[in-house]
Amino acid sequence: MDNNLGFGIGMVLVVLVFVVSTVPAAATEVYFVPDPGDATNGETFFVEMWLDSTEGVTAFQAEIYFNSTVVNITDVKSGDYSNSFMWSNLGDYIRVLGHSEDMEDYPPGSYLLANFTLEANNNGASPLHYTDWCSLCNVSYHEVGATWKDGTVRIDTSNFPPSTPGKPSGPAYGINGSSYTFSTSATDPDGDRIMYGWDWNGDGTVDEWTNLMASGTTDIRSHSWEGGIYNITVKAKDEYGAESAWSSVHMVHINSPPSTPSKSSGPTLCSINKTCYYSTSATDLDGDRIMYGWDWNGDGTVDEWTNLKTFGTTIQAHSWMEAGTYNVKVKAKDEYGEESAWSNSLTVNVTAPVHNLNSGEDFSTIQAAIDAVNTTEGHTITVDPAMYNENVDVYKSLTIISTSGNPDDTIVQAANSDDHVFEITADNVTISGFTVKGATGDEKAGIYLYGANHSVISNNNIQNNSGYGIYILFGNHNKICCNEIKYNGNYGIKIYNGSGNRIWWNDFIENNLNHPEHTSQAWDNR
Ligand SMILES: [Ca+2]
Ligand SMILES: [Ca+2]
Ligand SMILES: [Ca+2]
Ligand SMILES: [Ca+2]
Repeated sequence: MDNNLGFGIGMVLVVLVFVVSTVPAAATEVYFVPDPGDATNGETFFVEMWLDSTEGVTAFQAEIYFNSTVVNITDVKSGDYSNSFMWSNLGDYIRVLGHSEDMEDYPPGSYLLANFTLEANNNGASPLHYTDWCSLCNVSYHEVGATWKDGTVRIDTSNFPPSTPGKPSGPAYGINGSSYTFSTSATDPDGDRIMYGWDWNGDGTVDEWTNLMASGTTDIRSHSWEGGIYNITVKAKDEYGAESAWSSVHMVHINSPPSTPSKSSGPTLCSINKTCYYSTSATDLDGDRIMYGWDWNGDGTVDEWTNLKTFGTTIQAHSWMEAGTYNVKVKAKDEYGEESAWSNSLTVNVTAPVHNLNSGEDFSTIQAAIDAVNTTEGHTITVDPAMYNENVDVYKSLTIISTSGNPDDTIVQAANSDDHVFEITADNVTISGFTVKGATGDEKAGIYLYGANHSVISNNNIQNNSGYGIYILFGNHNKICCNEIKYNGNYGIKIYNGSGNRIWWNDFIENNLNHPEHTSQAWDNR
């Protein structure tokens, strides 16, 4: 670069200033971009010097003063006036000049004059101040009237980070997959805009940065999780990258409801007032304890909650008070109150096979029918075909008959084998149409009449009792007709201290002893 060329043009322009000093200022302007220019200490940055001209310009030269304790200009690149471009740094200012190719005017327009490289030395502000060493000129070396605008550069290292955001505010409990809202806020001591960085899982890594917002803005943000316990924390960062510390931790427990219990398993046929057992099973993803809620009548309302228990299979007893068809469903609820869906339904038919024809009441057992308050002397009880495990005490004068009249399908078996199957202690009782078996205790009978008179035992199959098929003790004028009495371990029929009993048309098959000979009774055996 030829320094002499620049000073030569400068001297020509100085001479011309006096010649054309009366030319009025035009709307031609020289200015700096950016203005102000901002940087942090130690940073290198760039400032451009621009010309907006309203008339032709051939050349320029300028002195740009700066505060050298704040900033230094270390390099200058030419812009559009690149011919014979040169510059020099003179400590507190630079001189820079250039001219167009072929020394011709560039037409009115916008031109980049030069591009400065600056280094930031210290905090503070420095003007970029033009002094009138020389100026713009056109091809005629006329001074071009122009406005020079000073610029400013600011160097600032004193950026403070935002305050630590407040502990996130929001719910402490939620359920799997639902969205929950949390809020926090922080301020920047410099008034800078800030963004919030949310760590939703407490691993110390921001999972979600917000956009920049004004200092002090409360951020309201939603998140959802899968089941578990999560620590939420948040930090703030200003627009220059300075970060706060992490906030205090807010803990949220995200719970999963138990799984839908399995369709309950158990008998699909149950008698009224009888205890039937049903099982189901559910799990809880979180390992929580759960309770089971049983809906025994399918109306969608839990009738019975179990206690809290470790998840897995549970067995529940139930008895129904009325005959009918019931849809049994079950749901599970964990210890935090989250409920599963309903299981599929199990359909249970609840029957009442024993009927009092007089009172109209239905029962699950013969004994229940006898015991009923409304069952009184002279009533007739019918028993539907089934197997009944009972030891029946007949202490009212009742007619008890199988509905079918067929002993093969209506069977009464001793529940307690060391007791009589039927024990009759009332007069005028009828037992008819049953298979009666299973009294295997010593001296026990299929049908035992004790002090019972005028009763009728007919059309029964009385078998496999270890003691007696029929045993009458202190009983008179009873009628024992048309029974099949077999495989009993002692007597088929034994009568002791009774008289006037009529016994006819019974079949005795392979009893140890069929019957003693009593002259006080009327026998007509087959
Ligand atoms: Ca700041
Ligand atoms: Ca995280
Ligand atoms: Ca749970
Ligand atoms: Ca219910």
